[in-house]
Amino acid sequence: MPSRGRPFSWLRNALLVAAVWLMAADVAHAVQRDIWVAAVPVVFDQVPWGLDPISGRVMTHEERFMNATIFRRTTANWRRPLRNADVSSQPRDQVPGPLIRARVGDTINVHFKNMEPPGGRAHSMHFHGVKYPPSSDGAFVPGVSGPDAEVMPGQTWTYKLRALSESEGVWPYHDHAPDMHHAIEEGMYGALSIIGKKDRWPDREFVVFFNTTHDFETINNRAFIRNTPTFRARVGERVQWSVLALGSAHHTFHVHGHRWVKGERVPVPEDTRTLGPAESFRVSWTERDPGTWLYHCHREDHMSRGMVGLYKVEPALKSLRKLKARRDAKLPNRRQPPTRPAPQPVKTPPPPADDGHDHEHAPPVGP
Ligand SMILES: [Cu+2]
Repeated sequence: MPSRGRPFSWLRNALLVAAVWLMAADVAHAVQRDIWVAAVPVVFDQVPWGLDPISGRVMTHEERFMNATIFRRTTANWRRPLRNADVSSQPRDQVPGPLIRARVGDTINVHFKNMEPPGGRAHSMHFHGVKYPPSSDGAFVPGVSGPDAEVMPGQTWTYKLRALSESEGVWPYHDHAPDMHHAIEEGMYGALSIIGKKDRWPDREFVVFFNTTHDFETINNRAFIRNTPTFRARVGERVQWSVLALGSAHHTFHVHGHRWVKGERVPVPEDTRTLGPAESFRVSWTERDPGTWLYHCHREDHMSRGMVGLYKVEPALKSLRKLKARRDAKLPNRRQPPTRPAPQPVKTPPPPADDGHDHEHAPPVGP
């Protein structure tokens, strides 16, 4: 019946074109992200300051140093090591592994290489929160799993992940090869941070992993204030705490002087939240409380064994715009003749006082 079908087929074709166009527009929004990660043996210092500043206890060499294998972000084809995250997310490097950021709809290819020496252990990467085929699971099951779960020294594997709408949030990844329990204790873990298609990244993202090692209760595998990450922000910035736990204990995340809101329909303010092994959450607020604050696990036996850190909030740069305007006014105008007097050097404000450790004022990692 071609005569009856013709007008409808025209409409159908138009709708088909519109649907394809809309799908293409949606696909164009999604991005493929290639992340290069190496498993690298290191001697890891859990207490780089050497002591617990609160009790004054000095740590022994045996307590501080641990032979560990860690996840290290690298350039393409594992040529050159990179920082695992920018310093605002991770003031101390090495642990956790690379902060993997993506948007809902993105494809993430994690290219992994085990750089242990010949005869060393197998490693793998297993990701929570994202969609992947069984060959990207990375979990060792004898007789079932493939090379993704046992990447031998010198070998490589690419894990193919997709961020779905239900992937939005913060998720852990970790080694899941036969020796996973030792590897996680050593620090073979990291975070995926996934935001919605139209969301904006926070100004600061603080990644906090609660984990237990042989001698300490740790944050990002380091113990005691000034050894654990000192996070920094400025009044007016949108900060996000990405909190995760591994190991076998429950922990209670707490930040001094701050509250956040839980629940959307009925907002409930809270300043502590408990999480168990492999659980994770993110909380955020717009910073408005300058000062030096504690963040820690509120289990007191964990606090006393190292699970505590500092959070420093600088005042807002109220005069930033004025200062910039003044500086711009003093800059030489390129169109002016060279006979004009040379411009005076512009005074910039001194950098905020530092505790002698890593500087944490770089901009956050881009999406
Ligand atoms: Cu704890």
